[in-house]
Amino acid sequence: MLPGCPTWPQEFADRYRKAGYWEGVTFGEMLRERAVSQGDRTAVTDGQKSTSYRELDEKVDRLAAGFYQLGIRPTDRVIVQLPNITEFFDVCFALFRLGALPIFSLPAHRSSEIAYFAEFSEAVAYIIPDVYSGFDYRGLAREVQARAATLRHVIVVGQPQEFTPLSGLYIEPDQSLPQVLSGNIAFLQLSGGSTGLPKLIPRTHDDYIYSLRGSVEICGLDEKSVYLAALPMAHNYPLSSPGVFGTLYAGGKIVLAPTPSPDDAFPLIEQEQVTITALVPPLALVWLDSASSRSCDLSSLQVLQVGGAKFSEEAARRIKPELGCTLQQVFGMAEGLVNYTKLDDPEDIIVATQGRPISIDDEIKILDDEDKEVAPGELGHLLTRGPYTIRGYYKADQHNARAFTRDGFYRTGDLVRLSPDGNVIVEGRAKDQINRGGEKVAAEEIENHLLAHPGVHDAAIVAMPDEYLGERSCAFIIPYEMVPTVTELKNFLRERGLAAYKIPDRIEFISAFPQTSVGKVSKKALREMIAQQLSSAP
Ligand code: J2J
Repeated sequence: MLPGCPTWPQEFADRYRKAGYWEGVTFGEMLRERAVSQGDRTAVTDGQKSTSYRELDEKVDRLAAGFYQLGIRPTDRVIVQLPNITEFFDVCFALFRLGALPIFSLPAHRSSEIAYFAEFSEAVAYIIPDVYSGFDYRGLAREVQARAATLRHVIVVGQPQEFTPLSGLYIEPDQSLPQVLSGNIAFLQLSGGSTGLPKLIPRTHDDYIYSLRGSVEICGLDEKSVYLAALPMAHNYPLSSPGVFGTLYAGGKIVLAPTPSPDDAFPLIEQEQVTITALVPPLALVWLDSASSRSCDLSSLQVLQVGGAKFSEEAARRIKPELGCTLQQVFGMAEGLVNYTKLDDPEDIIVATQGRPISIDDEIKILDDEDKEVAPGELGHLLTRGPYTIRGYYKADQHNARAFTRDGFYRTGDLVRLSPDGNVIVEGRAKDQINRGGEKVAAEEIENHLLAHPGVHDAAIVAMPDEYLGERSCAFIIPYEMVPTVTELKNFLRERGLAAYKIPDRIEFISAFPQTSVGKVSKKALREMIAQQLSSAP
């Protein structure tokens, strides 16, 4: 087991195994079983090239052998930063089969994030595309390698330049690999974060595969299902709710879209007869607005999932009449707990709630600021514990003491209430995070970067309302005498290697921050200030 990963107490582990949640199957075994049952049926296609279950399983065996020969060993951390391409599956399952641990970073991450993951996790390898979406990841890899001493290999899908080509690592397996246990960590997922540095989330084969099985059941996936991966699939939602891994679990077909834009996604839906896909709210709005003007036939689409951020009821009501499919709201988190509206729920529940947890053993508490349970139906902080919710972040003892209760409940940071029928309604957030249309920005992380600028005396970042994204970020800055310009600050953050979605959308200069009664910066007052300013702007 990887040191630094808090796990479930024995009594809970026994209970989850006994209840049949944790089946004792690893990802490597899961794929092998599907290769037997699904054989030549397509596992993954990008609309041009298809890979069958059997081929995928064979490629994974060969790549696992290649990774092993390279020196990658069980529990070694490997940063995987791949877009929606077939090799993503080769790489993930080869690492799973080897017992090495992918760290799922997003294509949007840059040197600040990647170098941190590499240093913090002591990763031994970093796997990238050559160029994607106009960005050369090999340049990024050079920057990362200069900072992370443990990083021995950069492996490239495509033109490797001075690095190792992935294509050269598919070799004939000549020895058996070490045994992988289902109770072990399978990978590290990223947290949306609310503190200075992003947290890593250790997920086991047992717990994650259980969440897949539960999701597959709730979403009605089977071997006839066709899932379009429109969002970047390293994100927990398109990865597992039920996402691409759930589709493999069900023996269905994954269709890879290079981007979630209607230009890319709609023709693939028609061509591949896609039955289900997942979007964040702003993209659902784009799809709604462009569906009527396109000639593509979207009638195969049975379910459109929307989640990652709050979907307005008004937009939710448009899905069925305008796209002709059932809406499913998904409220989940990479730490574990996932809630779904059910496909046969009454329309009013589907459009106005974020659904119910996967498992009857997902324990939910809704607490007030003093950690006392609120009255039924009242607003409070959501806490949860269960068979696929982590008991702590990787190597983060201090933070874990705050983010988890002593008895193991995770403090989600979400403000919710329960509807009379037991569905969760997300009303807001207590954590210091901006949810930019599903992309999470931890305020403190960006504030710390801003504070490194010589012209910045203090910085506070808050969410501001946005019609399209729901929220955008606004940085309030108390400058020193030499006031920096907005452009200068944004360039400064870019140069520090921050992902583009984390650069504040707006920067306001201010002489002092409003304070709370205990003398802390009142982010509430700052949020109100900017909201007021925006609403009164011409
Ligand atoms: C409001 N807020 C939501 C929703 C997530 C499935 C779906 C989403 C994620 C995800 C995921 C929301 N309405 N429908 O991992 O498996 C906000 C909450 C939550 C945070 C988690 C999955 N759905 N959120 O978004 O780890 O604030 O996971 O705590 O990125 O997103 O973010 P993340």
